[in-house]
Amino acid sequence: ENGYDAWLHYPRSSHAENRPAWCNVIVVTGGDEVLQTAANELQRGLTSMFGQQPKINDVPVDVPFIALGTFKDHPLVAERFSAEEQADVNAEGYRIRGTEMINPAQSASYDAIKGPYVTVAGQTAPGVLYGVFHLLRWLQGRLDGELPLQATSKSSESSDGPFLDVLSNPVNPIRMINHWDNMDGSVERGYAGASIFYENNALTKNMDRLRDYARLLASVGIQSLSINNVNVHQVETELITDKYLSDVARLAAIFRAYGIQIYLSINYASPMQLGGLTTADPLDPGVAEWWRAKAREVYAAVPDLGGFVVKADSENRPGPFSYGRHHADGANMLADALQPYGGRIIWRCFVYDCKQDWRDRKTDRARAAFDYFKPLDGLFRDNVILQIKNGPMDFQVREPVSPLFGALQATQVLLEFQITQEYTGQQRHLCYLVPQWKEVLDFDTYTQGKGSTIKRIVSGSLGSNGSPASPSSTKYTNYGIAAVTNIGADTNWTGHLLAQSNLYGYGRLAWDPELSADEIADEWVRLTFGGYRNRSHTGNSKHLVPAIKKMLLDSWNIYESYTAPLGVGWMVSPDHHYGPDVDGYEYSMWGTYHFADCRGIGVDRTTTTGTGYVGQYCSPQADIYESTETCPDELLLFFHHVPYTHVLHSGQTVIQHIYDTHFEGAERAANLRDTWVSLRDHLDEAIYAQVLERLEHQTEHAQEWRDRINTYFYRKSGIADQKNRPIY
Ligand code: BDP
Repeated sequence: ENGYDAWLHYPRSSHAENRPAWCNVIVVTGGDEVLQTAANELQRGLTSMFGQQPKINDVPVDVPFIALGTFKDHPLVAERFSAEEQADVNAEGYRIRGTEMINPAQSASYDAIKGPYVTVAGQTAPGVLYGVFHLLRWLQGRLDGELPLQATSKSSESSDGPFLDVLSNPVNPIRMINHWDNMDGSVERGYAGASIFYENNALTKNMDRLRDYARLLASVGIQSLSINNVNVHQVETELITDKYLSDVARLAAIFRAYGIQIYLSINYASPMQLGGLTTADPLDPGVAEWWRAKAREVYAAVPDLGGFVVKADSENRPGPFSYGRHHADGANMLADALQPYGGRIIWRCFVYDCKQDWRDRKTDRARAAFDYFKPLDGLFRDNVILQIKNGPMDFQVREPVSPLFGALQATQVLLEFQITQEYTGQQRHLCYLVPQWKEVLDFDTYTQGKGSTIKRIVSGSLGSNGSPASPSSTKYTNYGIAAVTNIGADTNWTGHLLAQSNLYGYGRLAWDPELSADEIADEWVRLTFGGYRNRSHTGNSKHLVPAIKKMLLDSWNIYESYTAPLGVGWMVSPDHHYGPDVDGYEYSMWGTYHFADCRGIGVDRTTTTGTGYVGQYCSPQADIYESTETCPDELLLFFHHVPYTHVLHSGQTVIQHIYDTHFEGAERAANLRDTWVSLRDHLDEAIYAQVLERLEHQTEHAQEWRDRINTYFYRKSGIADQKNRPIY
């Protein structure tokens, strides 16, 4: 047992005799590849759970059965739902319905059907595939024998009840994963081993692993995938040449079978590096022509390529700035080249001056994306999407939400999260990120009045006049969420087994931002630790689920408490970003300062005395952040420079808060380990051991964080800990 199957391990039911009769036959019609995938996945899951392989057929050879299909191609499916019920399903949504008796009068073409059946239906094949994964989750949730497996009773109306009647539509049209994989096999900010895509500047030979990855992604509704690092080096620049295009086509084929479209990160300077041109000026007709020809070539090889992801003029990457052009010029030129093929340009807004002078307190990296992109609002083509990181800096444990969301009102946006834990413990520390993402999605920008939440903005449901956009309007399909993945070639995918919950949680949240962090944790723990991973064999043991859930739900707060305090961020070792180094970035040029001295700490970003960043938010958020009276404690040092004796809303001084949270945080990290140890008897031994190793390390490393941070601030401030704990 090693964790490779992740949440798709489908443990054999200890109540296999309860196997519902409708699990005998899967009826699917048509040759669609994704529908076949759906049927195969269902067959695989049912076989694993019940020990008997259902038949797959295009007619109901036996009753009862499960029917899979789209409304338009499968009469047996269509007749289960009224026209209105069908119309409620969006392009990738699904309906699942269990039933009692079929009325033969209503199914003239299938009058052989006498028994109950279950239907999984969608407008499209991917919708059906997502429905199948839902059905499998539902069944697994019932394998402990506590809940009935029959889908035929009408006793409950809830979608979660024993009578299956589910409607589910993805809220975000684009649900994307970004890989930062390099073709030499390394992964930028990867903490789970080498790339699963590439080795030695060639495509991997392990296509099975890629297929297994596609399964994991599709099972949580991911349908877009960029397959190479946004920092595009010379080798990856050649991905769009005949040297590698056939490889890209092979990758596309694997993911296509799971309804996933792939994207390539491109080098903005390709016309020079590949085409021998002397310029990459977006307004140069030769450059535009070069890209048009390139698009033709690329789309001939991969007709359904999603498009290009572009990191331009950022951290020393080339871009339109070199030619005195703005980013709409660059993005639109590329968008025009891809437009004939339905391709999209995903243009990243992570653009800032990475060579700032730290003495110049007027320059504020946090301001950069808004200052730069807000004036370009409305200038982008319909197939351009701006990808914006959740915060204005860079995936710190705590940041405010980027003020660019909502400020752009005539431009399509994607929200970018980081699943890989670059600044949150690099998958050696436990940090379940779903609660952090929830806070971002629920944040109200007030840009179009109350209720202008991030989740409405990024799903495209907040139209430019404040009213919901029409789902049929194509203008609003280019919205959604992207995230940097946390997987690699480690057997368990994520290094830290419990970090699988972040990949799972990201997909579930991108599908439905209304799910709570608790619900998602609950699902993940049950799916991951059910059955044979649970040595007590009582199914989802009463101890295991709440205990592991609590570990997950507390972990972000714990990590925050022993690392950089009160939203100030950074304090990590430069370059690799692991472990404490309070001044690591303080005197360099990256714009990531805390300004700690003997009097105080924090960055004054107010409009009155500071960098003016606060002014990028709408009222009332701007007013809340502007004053220390109202600024939330957890973001105080992001927005204000205060003395160590400043009293927080909690009643504690800043310095005492630092000491308290760091002592408590390190202790709580040790408690995570102790909880795990207490679960030993319930867990598979190998799974137990691999997680324990990480938690032991976290316990020690949290103490190092505690001591380094506390000592630094004790020496800077000269103020002793009120509780006289050891500070060196
Ligand atoms: C930062 C990473 C860097 C990435 C950059 C980006 O440290 O490796 O290239 O983001 O998002 O978080 O482009």
